[in-house]
Amino acid sequence: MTMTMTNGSVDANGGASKPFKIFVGYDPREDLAYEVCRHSILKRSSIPVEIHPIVQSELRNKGLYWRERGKLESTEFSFSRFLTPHLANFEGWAMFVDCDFLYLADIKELRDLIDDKYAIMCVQHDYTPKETTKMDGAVQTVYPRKNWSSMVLYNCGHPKNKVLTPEVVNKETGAFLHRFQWLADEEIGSIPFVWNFLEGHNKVVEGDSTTFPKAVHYTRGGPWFDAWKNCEFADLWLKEMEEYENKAKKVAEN
Ligand SMILES: [Mn+2]
Repeated sequence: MTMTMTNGSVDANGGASKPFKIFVGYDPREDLAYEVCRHSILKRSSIPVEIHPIVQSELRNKGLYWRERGKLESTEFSFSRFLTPHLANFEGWAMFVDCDFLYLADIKELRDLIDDKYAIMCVQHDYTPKETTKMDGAVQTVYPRKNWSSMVLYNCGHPKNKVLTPEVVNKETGAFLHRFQWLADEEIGSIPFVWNFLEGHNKVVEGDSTTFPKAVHYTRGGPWFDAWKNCEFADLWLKEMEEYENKAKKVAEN
């Protein structure tokens, strides 16, 4: 696993600017996904970025994370992701993203969408099923704001986000955190869905380039798992993986 990495470029206005902080959820079972996600961001970024993995064992060692793992937590960063504003010293804007993303566009385009009037910004997927009961009559489980927390731009200096102390992140419920219950609805800005394009759910509309993913989210599992080797956009991820591995090999040889 590679730690913090900064690419030292210069902003479009010609002046050196503070790097954009990106925190990527890290899970030891998905190390390769993390590396490929990171590579895909760095390769396309025209602005300085700083990529930090959110590693649960490190947070435990630092005394920032102590909650017991619940049975419903599918990754090691299910809750630790909400430490993003704290990890950014409650200053400026920072992004959190799951490791199962593949970036296909310049992160500057996403950063340019930032609007200081919001406390956070994210893709506001609408998962509400049309039927309230399934075909067999069982009640359909509705998860409000499902997947919203998988990629979030945090206005870390916003007063409302001061709530997200380690104490709160370690004790609050999944519903409180994942549904952003510390915020009012109008404090949550909206980002086009192509920045959190859910593989298997969102679709590209033929002939409409605005529907092509800028970031694919392999939310069901990606090609780094055998079962998902043939999922949609698997070819793009595998190509990126090869590039990352060739680059890593060269670094090791030098
Ligand atoms: Mn995910």
